[in-house]
Amino acid sequence: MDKNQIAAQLESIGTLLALKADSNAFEARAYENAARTINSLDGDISQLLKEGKLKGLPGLGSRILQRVTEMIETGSSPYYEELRASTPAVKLDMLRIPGLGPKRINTIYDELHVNSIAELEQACKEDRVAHMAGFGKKTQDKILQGINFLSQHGDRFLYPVAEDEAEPIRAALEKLPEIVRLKVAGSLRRRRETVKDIDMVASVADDAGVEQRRAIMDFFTSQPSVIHITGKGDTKSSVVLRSGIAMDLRVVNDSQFPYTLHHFTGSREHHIALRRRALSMNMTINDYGLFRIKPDGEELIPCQDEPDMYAALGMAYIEPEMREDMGEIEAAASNTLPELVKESDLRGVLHAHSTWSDGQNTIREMVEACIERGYSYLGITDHSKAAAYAGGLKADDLRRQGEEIDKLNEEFAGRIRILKGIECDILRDGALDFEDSVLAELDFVVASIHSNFNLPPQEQTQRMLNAIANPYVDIVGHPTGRILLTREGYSLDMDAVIEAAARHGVCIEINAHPSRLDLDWHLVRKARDKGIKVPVNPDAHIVAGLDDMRYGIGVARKGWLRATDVLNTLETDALLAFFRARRK
Ligand code: DGT
Ligand code: CA
Ligand code: ZN
Repeated sequence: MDKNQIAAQLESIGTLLALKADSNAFEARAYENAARTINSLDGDISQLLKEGKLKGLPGLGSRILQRVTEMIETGSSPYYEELRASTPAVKLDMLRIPGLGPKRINTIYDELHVNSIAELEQACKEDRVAHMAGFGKKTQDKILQGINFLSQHGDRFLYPVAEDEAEPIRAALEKLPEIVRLKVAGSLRRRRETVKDIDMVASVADDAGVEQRRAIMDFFTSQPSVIHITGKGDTKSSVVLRSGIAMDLRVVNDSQFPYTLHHFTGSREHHIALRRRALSMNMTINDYGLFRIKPDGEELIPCQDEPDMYAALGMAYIEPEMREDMGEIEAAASNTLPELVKESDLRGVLHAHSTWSDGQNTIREMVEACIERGYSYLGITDHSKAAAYAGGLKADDLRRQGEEIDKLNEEFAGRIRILKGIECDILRDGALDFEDSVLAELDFVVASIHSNFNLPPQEQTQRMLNAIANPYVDIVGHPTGRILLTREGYSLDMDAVIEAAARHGVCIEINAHPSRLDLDWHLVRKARDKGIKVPVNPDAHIVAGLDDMRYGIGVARKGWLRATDVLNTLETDALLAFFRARRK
């Protein structure tokens, strides 16, 4: 187990302890503290253990250290398994309801004796939850909302979870001599922000025998991350991986590969539109091939790869990210598809935190990490004072931070440019958390909502429109506030927000954090069509967070963005000129 897995397991132990009938809050918290310590460690954890450097760290008392040692040495924790086995399944299920924690779960379990989420839903509808001490009508409504959310999103995984599970298996399979071609398909290839299951397609030589396919399937189903084999055959096998995500591997003859890959890449909606076009051209398409319809039957149109298939249909090649039936068929037929932005087009970072607020690295460390990654600028945007929970800066702090940035700019001159920014809170009425005179000292301003998430739609929208009308606001941060698989965004009329941003020349970010990916790609497309510049922002709170940019690029590509649509593809001088021009 690596560092992250151990921290996650410690956290799970803490949660399981809190779920016990005779739960001891102190003990549960001890494991959460230990998880935090492990998370913030630098370097390889098994090395640290060997060197005796884990001993005495905050939260790592002798008992917990013993459990951590066990995880490092054996790759599992019998204590965790035991706790899990002794926890009623319905309690674990309830944990997945957004907004419901161990304390309330225990009360519900003890007082209502529910055995399933369906029973809890029933109890809510019969008003039995509201009547328990410490619950009330509002809490009951929130639980119902949570159950509803779970039924919509509960079986999906964040993109990086799916990718991190798929990639080692892809890399392992790729080395097999039997495999000719191999590709990830499905929603993962299309870079959807959440993924239900992993689809992979492999090919073998057309004259390969069944033993070769079996060798591939044996190898696949015995991968170390496979925890369950759901099905195993010569053409398709299905497994469940450690994270709980399911994965299918299909093996076809190599001449079949493009058609099968195309089919399982999807989306269904893209296929429906494409099939319509094929029929209009007297062709038909399915997972076996692309055929010309003749009076005496169907004739296969030979294709070496996917571009051949689109060419046969009289179209330009459509990148997987765009295969969502968002007008790509028409654009490909008229050869007007955009050339999509790539990660290598990015020139700098425009939303990053430091130890001045809730970041874990100093400005200097963030600067060095940006240089390492080849960026030409770094915009530091710590929180403003209203975000007190995140160590928000007062005007005076901001001035001193500016002095530190001036010094660093002298030191790093010629290598990188550090911009003075802020992630300024948008207050309840839409005013900004700083006066104009303070904002005027900065190179640029990101404005975000971090409070009063539940205002009525009209009020929330007006709040955002007021902020956009502020002449100092350059970029709206994580505009809808959604947390994927956890909470919906604020009630905003996003069409009105996009309209206003376009009118005022304000940018709207794609927050690249994989739990946010906010603006959503459907809306990115709308923003682009209105001429809004969309920066791809990592919102990094730690050096490693800078690497989230690639998830944001996935969303940018799904939103049809070209390099020219993305603000931080500008070179330093052009970017500074852009911000200066806005101030006028
Ligand atoms: P998800 O829900 O994140 O797994 O999304 P996908 O797109 O990966 O969906 P999945 O795994 O059910 O199927 C992968 C692709 O295979 C899908 O995008 C299109 C194709 N496909 C699967 N089943 C059908 C079907 O019944 N009809 C059509 N037209 N295509 C299908
Ligand atoms: Ca899938
Ligand atoms: Zn924020």
